Amino acid sequence: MLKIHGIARSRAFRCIWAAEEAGLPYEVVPLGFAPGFKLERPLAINPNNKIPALEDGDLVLFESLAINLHIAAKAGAPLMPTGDDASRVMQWTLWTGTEVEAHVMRWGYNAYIKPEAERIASEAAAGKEALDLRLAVLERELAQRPYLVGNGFTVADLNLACVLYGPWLNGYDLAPFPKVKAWLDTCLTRPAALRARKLREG
Ligand SMILES: N[C@@H](CCC(=O)N[C@@H](CS)C(=O)NCC(=O)O)C(=O)O
Repeated sequence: MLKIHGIARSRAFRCIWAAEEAGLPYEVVPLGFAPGFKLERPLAINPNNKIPALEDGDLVLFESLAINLHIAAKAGAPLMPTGDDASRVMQWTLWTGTEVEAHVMRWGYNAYIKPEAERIASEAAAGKEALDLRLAVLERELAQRPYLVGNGFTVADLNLACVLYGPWLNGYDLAPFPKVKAWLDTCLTRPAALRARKLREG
């Protein structure tokens, strides 16, 4: 049984979606936030003291996107393809973590997450400007194929879509990127995504 430490209203959402997509049994060990986005109690199994963390038998992992790669590898194809497509999954997952997420967070904190009085409009604009450049790359890729890797949904789509879920749900202007918008609509309304979203959105 996978044990996902965290709550659905955190990056643990990503791992819950992955477990749902993989069809593997899992439990959520609830750990949420105290005021100021700090954890309500320490999480000793993660040396970074952050959520999520995963326990799978003797294996303990941190980093939500790495946890998702592990979950997908347990499920195998089609969620985690083999051969060169496995390398393409790694490429897109690293692109998500290194090229996309920081800009999503910069926009998100200053557009809808922080209390209104603490938001800085110029920070939201800078995050959006950087994110738009990445969305333009994605738009061109999705003009060539329906999903990031091959013709079907893989954990590469899950990992990128779960990072773009906040903007998608919270009014980010996706009009200049219609293929990205359609792909996100498809990914985020898959039955497994809807089950995970229900835990988060209520
Ligand atoms: N790169 C990490 C980021 C983890 C992270 O920042 N988690 C947040 C919640 S979504 C957290 O635990 N914040 C509490 C803190 O920083 O004290 C991952 O993707 O797992």
